[in-house]
Amino acid sequence: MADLEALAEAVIKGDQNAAVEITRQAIADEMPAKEILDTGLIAAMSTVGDRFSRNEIYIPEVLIAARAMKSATTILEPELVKAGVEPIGKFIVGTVAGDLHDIGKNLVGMMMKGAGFEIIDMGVDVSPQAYLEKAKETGAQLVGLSALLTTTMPSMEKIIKAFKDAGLSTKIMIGGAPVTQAYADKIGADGYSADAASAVDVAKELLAA
Ligand code: B1M
Repeated sequence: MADLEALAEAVIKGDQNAAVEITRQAIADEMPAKEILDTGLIAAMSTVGDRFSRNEIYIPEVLIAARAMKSATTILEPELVKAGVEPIGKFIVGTVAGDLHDIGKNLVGMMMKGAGFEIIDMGVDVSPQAYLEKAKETGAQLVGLSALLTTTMPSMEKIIKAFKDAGLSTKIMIGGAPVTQAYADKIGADGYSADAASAVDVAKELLAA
Protein backbone atom coordinates (compact mmCIF):
# COMPACT_ATOMS: atom_id res chain seq x y z
CA MET A 1 0.00 0.00 0.00
CA ALA A 2 1.39 3.44 -0.98
CA ASP A 3 2.68 5.51 1.94
CA LEU A 4 1.17 9.03 1.84
CA GLU A 5 3.54 10.31 4.51
CA ALA A 6 6.41 9.25 2.25
CA LEU A 7 4.65 11.11 -0.59
CA ALA A 8 4.50 14.28 1.53
CA GLU A 9 8.17 13.88 2.46
CA ALA A 10 9.11 13.45 -1.23
CA VAL A 11 7.30 16.70 -2.13
CA ILE A 12 8.86 18.58 0.80
CA LYS A 13 12.33 17.41 -0.31
CA GLY A 14 11.51 18.21 -3.94
CA ASP A 15 12.13 14.58 -4.99
CA GLN A 16 10.08 14.65 -8.18
CA ASN A 17 10.68 11.00 -9.16
CA ALA A 18 9.65 9.66 -5.74
CA ALA A 19 6.60 11.95 -5.65
CA VAL A 20 5.44 10.70 -9.06
CA GLU A 21 6.18 7.04 -8.24
CA ILE A 22 4.30 7.08 -4.91
CA THR A 23 1.35 8.92 -6.50
CA ARG A 24 1.18 6.25 -9.24
CA GLN A 25 1.32 3.53 -6.58
CA ALA A 26 -1.42 5.19 -4.52
CA ILE A 27 -3.67 5.36 -7.62
CA ALA A 28 -2.89 1.69 -8.43
CA ASP A 29 -3.80 0.82 -4.81
CA GLU A 30 -7.15 2.56 -5.43
CA MET A 31 -6.63 5.07 -2.64
CA PRO A 32 -9.22 7.90 -2.85
CA ALA A 33 -7.84 10.74 -5.02
CA LYS A 34 -8.88 13.33 -2.43
CA GLU A 35 -6.93 11.51 0.30
CA ILE A 36 -3.82 11.43 -1.91
CA LEU A 37 -4.27 15.16 -2.61
CA ASP A 38 -4.98 16.24 0.99
CA THR A 39 -2.68 13.94 2.94
CA GLY A 40 0.16 13.64 0.46
CA LEU A 41 0.32 16.84 -1.57
CA ILE A 42 -1.54 19.72 0.10
CA ALA A 43 -0.18 18.80 3.54
CA ALA A 44 3.33 18.81 2.07
CA MET A 45 2.98 22.27 0.52
CA SER A 46 1.50 23.56 3.76
CA THR A 47 4.64 22.35 5.59
CA VAL A 48 6.81 23.95 2.89
CA GLY A 49 4.89 27.23 3.37
CA ASP A 50 5.33 27.12 7.15
CA ARG A 51 9.07 26.44 6.87
CA PHE A 52 9.44 29.24 4.29
CA SER A 53 7.62 31.66 6.64
CA ARG A 54 10.00 30.73 9.45
CA ASN A 55 13.04 31.23 7.16
CA GLU A 56 13.99 27.57 7.63
CA ILE A 57 14.02 27.11 3.85
CA TYR A 58 14.43 29.56 0.98
CA ILE A 59 13.01 30.24 -2.50
CA PRO A 60 14.97 27.49 -4.34
CA GLU A 61 13.64 24.81 -1.97
CA VAL A 62 10.09 26.14 -2.37
CA LEU A 63 10.44 26.05 -6.15
CA ILE A 64 11.69 22.45 -6.27
CA ALA A 65 8.96 21.33 -3.85
CA ALA A 66 6.37 23.06 -6.06
CA ARG A 67 7.81 21.32 -9.12
CA ALA A 68 7.49 17.90 -7.43
CA MET A 69 3.94 18.77 -6.37
CA LYS A 70 3.09 19.84 -9.93
CA SER A 71 4.37 16.57 -11.44
CA ALA A 72 2.40 14.49 -8.93
CA THR A 73 -0.73 16.62 -9.41
CA THR A 74 -0.56 16.13 -13.20
CA ILE A 75 -0.79 12.37 -12.66
CA LEU A 76 -3.52 12.73 -10.05
CA GLU A 77 -5.67 15.22 -11.99
CA PRO A 78 -7.67 12.67 -14.09
CA GLU A 79 -8.50 10.77 -10.87
CA LEU A 80 -9.60 13.98 -9.17
CA VAL A 81 -11.87 14.77 -12.13
CA LYS A 82 -13.33 11.24 -12.03
CA ALA A 83 -13.93 11.58 -8.28
CA GLY A 84 -15.54 15.02 -8.77
CA VAL A 85 -13.12 16.75 -6.38
CA GLU A 86 -13.66 20.50 -6.73
CA PRO A 87 -10.95 23.11 -6.14
CA ILE A 88 -11.55 25.17 -2.96
CA GLY A 89 -11.81 28.33 -5.06
CA LYS A 90 -10.67 30.09 -8.24
CA PHE A 91 -7.77 32.51 -7.87
CA ILE A 92 -6.69 34.88 -10.64
CA VAL A 93 -3.10 36.05 -10.23
CA GLY A 94 -1.01 38.50 -12.22
CA THR A 95 1.59 41.24 -12.08
CA VAL A 96 0.08 44.68 -12.69
CA ALA A 97 0.42 46.86 -15.80
CA GLY A 98 3.91 48.13 -16.58
CA ASP A 99 5.57 45.58 -14.27
CA LEU A 100 7.51 42.56 -15.56
CA HIS A 101 8.62 41.02 -12.24
CA ASP A 102 7.08 37.56 -11.91
CA ILE A 103 9.13 35.47 -9.47
CA GLY A 104 7.08 36.45 -6.39
CA LYS A 105 3.82 36.24 -8.34
CA ASN A 106 4.71 32.72 -9.50
CA LEU A 107 5.51 31.67 -5.93
CA VAL A 108 2.13 32.97 -4.76
CA GLY A 109 0.43 30.98 -7.57
CA MET A 110 2.31 27.81 -6.63
CA MET A 111 1.45 28.09 -2.95
CA MET A 112 -2.21 28.72 -3.80
CA LYS A 113 -2.26 25.68 -6.10
CA GLY A 114 -0.63 23.70 -3.33
CA ALA A 115 -3.45 24.78 -1.01
CA GLY A 116 -6.11 23.48 -3.43
CA PHE A 117 -7.06 26.60 -5.42
CA GLU A 118 -7.54 26.56 -9.19
CA ILE A 119 -5.04 29.09 -10.52
CA ILE A 120 -5.67 31.38 -13.46
CA ASP A 121 -2.27 32.94 -14.11
CA MET A 122 -2.47 36.05 -16.28
CA GLY A 123 1.27 36.60 -16.41
CA VAL A 124 2.87 40.06 -16.22
CA ASP A 125 1.95 43.58 -17.35
CA VAL A 126 -1.77 42.92 -16.88
CA SER A 127 -4.17 45.83 -17.49
CA PRO A 128 -7.12 46.59 -15.17
CA GLN A 129 -9.48 45.75 -18.04
CA ALA A 130 -7.87 42.33 -18.57
CA TYR A 131 -8.29 41.43 -14.85
CA LEU A 132 -11.90 42.56 -14.99
CA GLU A 133 -12.72 40.56 -18.11
CA LYS A 134 -11.03 37.44 -16.75
CA ALA A 135 -12.93 37.73 -13.45
CA LYS A 136 -16.25 38.02 -15.32
CA GLU A 137 -15.36 35.14 -17.65
CA THR A 138 -14.21 32.71 -14.93
CA GLY A 139 -16.34 33.75 -11.94
CA ALA A 140 -13.19 33.63 -9.77
CA GLN A 141 -13.80 34.57 -6.14
CA LEU A 142 -10.33 36.05 -5.65
CA VAL A 143 -7.90 38.19 -7.61
CA GLY A 144 -4.26 38.54 -6.53
CA LEU A 145 -2.21 41.54 -7.70
CA SER A 146 1.56 41.67 -7.50
CA ALA A 147 3.72 44.79 -7.97
CA LEU A 148 7.46 45.20 -7.46
CA LEU A 149 7.87 48.79 -8.58
CA THR A 150 6.73 51.89 -6.72
CA THR A 151 5.78 53.28 -10.14
CA THR A 152 3.36 50.39 -10.87
CA MET A 153 1.68 50.23 -7.45
CA PRO A 154 -0.93 52.89 -8.42
CA SER A 155 -2.28 50.42 -10.98
CA MET A 156 -3.59 48.36 -8.04
CA GLU A 157 -5.90 51.21 -7.00
CA LYS A 158 -7.16 51.51 -10.59
CA ILE A 159 -7.98 47.79 -10.66
CA ILE A 160 -9.87 47.95 -7.36
CA LYS A 161 -11.84 50.95 -8.65
CA ALA A 162 -12.60 49.17 -11.95
CA PHE A 163 -14.01 46.16 -10.05
CA LYS A 164 -16.09 48.41 -7.76
CA ASP A 165 -17.42 50.42 -10.73
CA ALA A 166 -18.37 47.17 -12.48
CA GLY A 167 -20.23 46.02 -9.34
CA LEU A 168 -18.16 42.84 -8.96
CA SER A 169 -17.87 41.35 -5.48
CA THR A 170 -14.58 39.57 -6.32
CA LYS A 171 -12.15 39.91 -3.40
CA ILE A 172 -8.86 41.58 -4.29
CA MET A 173 -5.63 40.88 -2.43
CA ILE A 174 -2.30 42.54 -3.08
CA GLY A 175 1.39 42.01 -2.39
CA GLY A 176 4.94 42.60 -3.59
CA ALA A 177 8.09 44.05 -2.05
CA PRO A 178 7.04 47.75 -1.92
CA VAL A 179 3.43 47.00 -0.90
CA THR A 180 2.36 47.32 2.75
CA GLN A 181 -0.76 46.73 4.83
CA ALA A 182 -1.12 50.51 5.16
CA TYR A 183 -1.12 50.85 1.36
CA ALA A 184 -3.67 48.04 1.05
CA ASP A 185 -5.93 49.82 3.56
CA LYS A 186 -5.48 53.14 1.76
CA ILE A 187 -6.56 51.83 -1.64
CA GLY A 188 -9.34 49.59 -0.28
CA ALA A 189 -7.83 46.16 -1.05
CA ASP A 190 -9.58 43.27 0.71
CA GLY A 191 -6.33 41.62 1.75
CA TYR A 192 -2.55 41.97 1.88
CA SER A 193 0.25 39.58 2.63
CA ALA A 194 3.99 40.05 2.85
CA ASP A 195 4.91 36.63 1.46
CA ALA A 196 3.61 33.72 -0.57
CA ALA A 197 2.95 31.42 2.40
CA SER A 198 0.80 33.89 4.32
CA ALA A 199 -1.00 34.77 1.05
CA VAL A 200 -2.66 31.34 1.32
CA ASP A 201 -3.98 32.13 4.82
CA VAL A 202 -5.29 35.51 3.67
CA ALA A 203 -6.98 33.92 0.61
CA LYS A 204 -8.67 31.27 2.77
CA GLU A 205 -9.91 33.96 5.21
CA LEU A 206 -11.30 36.04 2.34
CA LEU A 207 -13.02 32.98 0.87
CA ALA A 208 -14.65 32.18 4.22
CA ALA A 209 -15.74 35.79 4.89
CO1 B1M B 1 13.84 44.72 -10.92
N1 B1M B 1 13.66 46.08 -9.52
N2 B1M B 1 13.69 46.11 -12.29
N3 B1M B 1 14.18 43.29 -12.18
N4 B1M B 1 14.30 43.66 -9.43
C1 B1M B 1 13.62 45.61 -8.14
C2 B1M B 1 12.17 45.35 -7.70
C3 B1M B 1 14.30 46.83 -7.37
C4 B1M B 1 13.88 46.94 -5.89
C5 B1M B 1 15.84 46.72 -7.50
C6 B1M B 1 16.57 47.90 -6.87
O1 B1M B 1 16.65 48.93 -7.46
N5 B1M B 1 17.06 47.72 -5.67
C7 B1M B 1 13.85 48.05 -8.26
C8 B1M B 1 12.53 48.71 -7.88
C9 B1M B 1 12.72 50.06 -7.21
C10 B1M B 1 11.42 50.65 -6.86
O2 B1M B 1 10.46 50.68 -7.58
N6 B1M B 1 11.37 51.19 -5.66
C11 B1M B 1 13.81 47.40 -9.63
C12 B1M B 1 13.89 48.11 -10.85
C13 B1M B 1 14.12 49.61 -10.74
C14 B1M B 1 13.78 47.49 -12.12
C15 B1M B 1 13.84 48.15 -13.49
C16 B1M B 1 13.09 49.48 -13.62
C17 B1M B 1 15.34 48.30 -13.82
C18 B1M B 1 15.62 49.03 -15.11
O3 B1M B 1 15.32 48.52 -16.18
N7 B1M B 1 16.13 50.22 -14.97
C19 B1M B 1 13.23 47.06 -14.40
C20 B1M B 1 11.72 47.21 -14.53
C21 B1M B 1 11.15 46.28 -15.55
C22 B1M B 1 9.64 46.27 -15.45
O4 B1M B 1 9.11 45.57 -14.62
N8 B1M B 1 9.01 47.08 -16.27
C23 B1M B 1 13.56 45.81 -13.63
C24 B1M B 1 13.78 44.58 -14.22
C25 B1M B 1 14.11 43.43 -13.54
C26 B1M B 1 14.48 42.13 -14.22
C27 B1M B 1 13.68 41.84 -15.50
C28 B1M B 1 15.94 42.18 -14.56
C29 B1M B 1 14.28 41.08 -13.05
C30 B1M B 1 12.87 40.45 -13.02
C31 B1M B 1 12.87 39.02 -13.54
C32 B1M B 1 11.54 38.37 -13.27
O5 B1M B 1 10.80 38.66 -12.34
N9 B1M B 1 11.26 37.39 -14.12
C33 B1M B 1 14.41 41.98 -11.83
C34 B1M B 1 14.67 41.50 -10.53
C35 B1M B 1 14.99 40.04 -10.40
C36 B1M B 1 14.63 42.36 -9.38
C37 B1M B 1 15.02 42.03 -7.93
C38 B1M B 1 16.56 41.93 -7.91
C39 B1M B 1 14.44 40.75 -7.34
C40 B1M B 1 12.92 40.66 -7.42
C41 B1M B 1 12.50 39.28 -7.02
O6 B1M B 1 12.20 38.44 -7.86
N10 B1M B 1 12.56 38.96 -5.71
C42 B1M B 1 14.49 43.28 -7.15
C43 B1M B 1 15.34 43.69 -5.96
C44 B1M B 1 14.90 42.99 -4.72
O7 B1M B 1 13.73 42.77 -4.49
N11 B1M B 1 15.83 42.71 -3.87
C45 B1M B 1 14.23 44.25 -8.23
C46 B1M B 1 12.25 37.61 -5.19
C47 B1M B 1 10.74 37.44 -5.05
C48 B1M B 1 10.41 36.06 -4.51
O8 B1M B 1 10.29 38.40 -4.13
O9 B1M B 1 8.76 39.49 -5.80
O10 B1M B 1 9.11 40.50 -3.48
P1 B1M B 1 9.00 39.33 -4.36
O11 B1M B 1 7.81 38.41 -3.86
C49 B1M B 1 7.63 38.04 -2.50
C50 B1M B 1 6.74 39.02 -1.72
O12 B1M B 1 6.86 40.35 -2.16
C51 B1M B 1 5.38 38.43 -1.86
O13 B1M B 1 5.61 37.02 -1.93
C52 B1M B 1 6.85 36.75 -2.56
C53 B1M B 1 7.55 35.59 -1.91
O14 B1M B 1 7.31 35.45 -0.58
N12 B1M B 1 4.50 38.77 -2.97
C54 B1M B 1 3.15 38.68 -2.81
C55 B1M B 1 4.75 39.13 -4.23
N13 B1M B 1 3.63 39.28 -4.89
C56 B1M B 1 2.62 39.01 -4.07
C57 B1M B 1 1.23 39.02 -4.25
C58 B1M B 1 0.42 38.67 -3.16
C59 B1M B 1 0.97 38.35 -1.92
C60 B1M B 1 2.34 38.35 -1.73
O15 B1M B 1 -0.94 38.62 -3.23
C61 B1M B 1 -1.54 38.60 -4.45
